[in-house]
Amino acid sequence: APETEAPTEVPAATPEHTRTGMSKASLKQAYIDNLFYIQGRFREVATPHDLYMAAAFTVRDRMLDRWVKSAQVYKTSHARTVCYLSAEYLLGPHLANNLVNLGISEVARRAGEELDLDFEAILEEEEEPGLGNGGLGRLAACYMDSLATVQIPAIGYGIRYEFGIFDQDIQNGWQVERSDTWLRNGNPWEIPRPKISFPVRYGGHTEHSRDQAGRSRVRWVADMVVSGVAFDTPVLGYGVGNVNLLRLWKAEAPESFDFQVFNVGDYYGAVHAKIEAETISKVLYPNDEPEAGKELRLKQQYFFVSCSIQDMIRLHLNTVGPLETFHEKFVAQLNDTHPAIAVAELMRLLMDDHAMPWDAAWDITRNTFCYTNHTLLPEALETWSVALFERLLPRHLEIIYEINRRFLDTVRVRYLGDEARVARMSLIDETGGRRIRMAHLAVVGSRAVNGVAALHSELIKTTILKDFYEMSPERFHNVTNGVTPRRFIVVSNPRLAELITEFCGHDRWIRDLDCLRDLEEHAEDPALQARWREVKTAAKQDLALWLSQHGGVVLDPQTMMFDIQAKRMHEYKRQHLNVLHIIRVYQRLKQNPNLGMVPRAFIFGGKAAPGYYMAKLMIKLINSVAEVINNDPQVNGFIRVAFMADFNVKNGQRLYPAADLSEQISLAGKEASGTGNMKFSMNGALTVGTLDGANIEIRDEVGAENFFLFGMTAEEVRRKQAEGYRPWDYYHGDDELRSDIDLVTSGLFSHGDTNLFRPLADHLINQDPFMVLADYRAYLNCQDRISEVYDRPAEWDRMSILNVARMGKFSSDRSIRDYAERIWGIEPKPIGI
Ligand code: 7GP
Repeated sequence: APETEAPTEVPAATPEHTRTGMSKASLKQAYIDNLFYIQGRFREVATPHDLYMAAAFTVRDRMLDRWVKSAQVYKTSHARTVCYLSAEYLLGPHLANNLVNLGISEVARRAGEELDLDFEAILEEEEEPGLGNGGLGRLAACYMDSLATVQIPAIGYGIRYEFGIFDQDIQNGWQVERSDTWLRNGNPWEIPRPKISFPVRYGGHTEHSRDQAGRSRVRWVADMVVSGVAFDTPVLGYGVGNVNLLRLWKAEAPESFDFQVFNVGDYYGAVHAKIEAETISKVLYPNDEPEAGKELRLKQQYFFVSCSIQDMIRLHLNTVGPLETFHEKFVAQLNDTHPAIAVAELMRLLMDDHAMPWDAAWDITRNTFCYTNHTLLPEALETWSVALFERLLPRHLEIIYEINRRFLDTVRVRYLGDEARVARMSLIDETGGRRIRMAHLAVVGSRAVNGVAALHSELIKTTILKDFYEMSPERFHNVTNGVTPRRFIVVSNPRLAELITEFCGHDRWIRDLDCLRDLEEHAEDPALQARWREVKTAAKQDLALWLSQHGGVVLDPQTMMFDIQAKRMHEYKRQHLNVLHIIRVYQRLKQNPNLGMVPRAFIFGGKAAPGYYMAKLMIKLINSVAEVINNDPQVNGFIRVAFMADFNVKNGQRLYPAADLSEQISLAGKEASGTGNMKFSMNGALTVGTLDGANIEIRDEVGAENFFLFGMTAEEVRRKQAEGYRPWDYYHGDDELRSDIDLVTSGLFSHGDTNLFRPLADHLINQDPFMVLADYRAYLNCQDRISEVYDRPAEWDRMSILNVARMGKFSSDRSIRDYAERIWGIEPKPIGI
């Protein structure tokens, strides 16, 4: 089919060419053609989905010449290339974003109008690829956008999950998971490359021998093989000709799969083997921490890593040549430890398939990889049992043992007699069952290690990787996360984008976010403030309308402050601290119905891992509190509570523009960076937050006076924990706190059932690992200050404008430039339009 292969010739980009022309006339003609020739429909019988597909193909066509040109330039110039290895890409809808990056949003909208199309309905029709859980996966997607925009040659490698993150329904207040079906109606953005496919092997045993020159050789005799097939999605930069590649692998039964040869007479066995192969890329694990020991998860990791490294070697041999220069052509960034097995896989391929000696192979490997850590939570640090590894990846286990043997010898020489340190640093955890520490493998196999915000990068050095830092401090870096202003301002908040452009006098800020500083001088200008408020209110109206149509909560965008917490449900993120504040306000209102208070809408969104009981109970609590408050006429003119079901990229784009207040209230030291904090602030929300992750840097940038800070510092948390934290004392020492927690278990929110929320309350009173009770009072005080300031609109607007004006640092373009300069050593390779 003509649509499945990129053209090898670049069609001339004349305005009249139906597949490349950007004029309104060309777009209209192309749209009609695509509707007819691709979807096989006339307007009269086209479904909404047909209308969307025609739009998607019209846009994709306009990306292909840039894509081919980028590939040609990258190839002929032997451009150094970054390969981003990530098990997750939380992409969000493509169509609107690609229109913006192509610079044709406006003309396309007008073309649509003339064709009598409902442009918004077409955008709504797209099912987003939710191939990630949360922060880590969305960061990978922002980085793909920025890599192309800052013109760095890059390939994103990952897994083409058939089922991405589940869709969330709320039934009777509980989360119910529905399977995601993003591929059901076809995916117009990907191009299958059946010829780009690699075998990936599992199991079996190894055979050691010597070749004629006396060198030792190893043969891995596997007992299962699957095929990884490439599916390519073009990623276009904003306003540039650069298009990078997102290459996701789908698992299939190998081509050599043959009933006769491999399974004589065993028809069922043969089909079963095929299903087993295809299972590998079937579904994304819906946890943002690893689920201990799941064999399929390790298979997935090795699957995409092996395909990707084989592909990199193929590309290198096709272009540059000898593998000795592999690390000069490629740098591979490990997005957390999920792809850390790549260290052993590159070693294996260089030694076993390309006959390279250990030292040469190690040198190349060590100079190819860099590793980003995304969490300090001990339970999220990946380990795999040695027994599982031995069964699934016997050759890799041998290589890991040898890496470890050599590495630990250098530790011993450096720290004479310190066997305790040797045990701590070993790639193998020998305490309890023997397990492989993937973070240690990633560190030992990498040239550079980084955290994702300043505090986090410091904590890495003093906690989980302390010994490694002491041994080679020069390899540790910080790269503070960022988010793309294209998706999170221009696409999601067009009114704000327009206003910014008007007051800055240019739209350069979209590619150079530091230009937002030009707004500062207008922060107190009543003209801007009035417009600013209009834009915010309009976004709140949009959200209120949407929420009333989906779930039925009615919020008043005119009078109410929109106070939003949207992120994965996790105890460390402390959604329950937010709930305790709501309950306090509720009780105050009940005691004094005439309390003159700033009306608030408390809005939540977020999924819980299906097996995370406490997180699911928090969702139920939020919805139960919402039910009582929203139906209590004594208070519901002042406060309302809404839980937005199915928080994903698309729904996030509805929330960020509408927030007055952004809740970033994790226990200090637990949130590595956060990126939602940046998205809210970029859209003019003020932040209530702890000194955690990137909150610290956001506060530094926007100014302490424009940020609502509360709570313990990471250092105070550490000290309190060392002293022995006793939540019980807080519970008994604060009457309001006790009464708020007691109300949770009183039955008020559970139709008389005093047991439903008992696990949550008991856990807080007795353990409280994330110190909700210790920060409760400071949080309430801070919230009271916030209400006071919100009552002074000019002051609030000024703070809001300054927040936006000073967010330049948090563009993912800046993050990518940091990586390129400080870690990767890659120069931009500009492709003109
Ligand atoms: C997240 C962190 O929790 C968040 O603070 C950070 O902003 C984000 O990564 C991007 O760096 N971590 C994950 O999403 C995750 O899955 C487990 O971490 C390894």
